[in-house]
Amino acid sequence: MAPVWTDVRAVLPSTVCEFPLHFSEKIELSVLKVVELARDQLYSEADCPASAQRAQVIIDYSWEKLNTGTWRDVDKEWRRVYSYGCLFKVLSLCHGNPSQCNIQEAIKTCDMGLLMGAGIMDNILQRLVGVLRNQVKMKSPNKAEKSEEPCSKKMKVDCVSEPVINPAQAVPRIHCPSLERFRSDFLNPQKPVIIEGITDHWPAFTEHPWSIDYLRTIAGCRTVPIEVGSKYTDEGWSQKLITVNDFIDRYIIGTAEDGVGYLAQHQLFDQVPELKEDIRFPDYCCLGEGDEDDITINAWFGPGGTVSPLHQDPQQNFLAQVVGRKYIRLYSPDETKYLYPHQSQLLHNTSQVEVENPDLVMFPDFSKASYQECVLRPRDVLFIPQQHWHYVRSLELSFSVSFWWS
Ligand SMILES: O=C(O)CCC(=O)C(=O)O
Repeated sequence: MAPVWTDVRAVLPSTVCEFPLHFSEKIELSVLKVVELARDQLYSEADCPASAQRAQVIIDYSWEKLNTGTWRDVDKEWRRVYSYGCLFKVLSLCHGNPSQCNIQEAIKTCDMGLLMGAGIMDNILQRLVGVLRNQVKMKSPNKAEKSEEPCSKKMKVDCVSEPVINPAQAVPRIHCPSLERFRSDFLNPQKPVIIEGITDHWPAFTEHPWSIDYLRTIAGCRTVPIEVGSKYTDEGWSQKLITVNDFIDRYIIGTAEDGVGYLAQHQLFDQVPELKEDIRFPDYCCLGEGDEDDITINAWFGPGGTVSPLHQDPQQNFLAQVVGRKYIRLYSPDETKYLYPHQSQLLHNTSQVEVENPDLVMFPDFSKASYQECVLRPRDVLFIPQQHWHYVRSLELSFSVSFWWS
């Protein structure tokens, strides 16, 4: 057997009886039949264990269901069917002696299943990516990367001058406060603060400094959702799926024509566990009510100039800066009356005002709102109390990680 297939086959249950296919009655019998046939073929036809066509039928049919109505109303059972379709497609791509192109396609298919489907068979799609990733040959650097300049220098090219922070409005800084001090001085009164000295031991700053090359190595071939447009309140703003390598080539190193690209999402750390191993939950999260599983970790990776418009979130937030600097403005929830939130249900947590270029004719009271501001630097962790309005602009290539907790 070809080595790739041997490794892939080893991830599957060894007998057909151990390969579960349990669906609720929501899934039509005809669909179930095709899924069963695809499964049985794996164990009965050694020469042709997976049919690309059958897998595609399952994918296409469930995709239709995933795209009917709103995402929230899509039945999880159909997302599971979609994941099975992806699994069978991956198997058909990896049988025999797969080309690099097939392996890449198989990884993309796993990612589609992970992003759009639902968990099946003890996270088999993630385990398959683990096997397939070792088979991907690193692409040679493209022209843009071949320059003599080291990455760190290249990052600095885009850097803009640092905004001058008015000391009277500066977010205070504190070095490694005790849990008790953090609770009494900041958490209980819901006051923002920048905590220094608590990330120095993160592998992201020590063994594996996060650089473009490192991200390419551990995540380059992974498909991720990105946001395109200068900010999510703009007309032309959209989302698309793209590999991390393409994202870097087009939006970080190159100049894509469709605007600023931002990899802002919470699934990245589940998709790429190596990245999650490079960071640590801030100890202060234990002051919340939930446990670690309840903490949402978000990645924010993009070039200089990404803007997150002024908005508020329902949870406490530790925003940790790993690469680059960000200018941040904070407004307490008491200032909401001056901030003109959008009327629509979807954007009611977002202000209509462009913070650094406000239209004071349309939004005259905005000038009455008092705020705090800061420049967040690598290793800093900003505590943003829940419902505190925050506006964020990256000053250069930047990677931040936020921890939402309650
Ligand atoms: O860094 C950013 O662009 C936005 C961060 C943010 O909004 C958050 O962590 O809630």
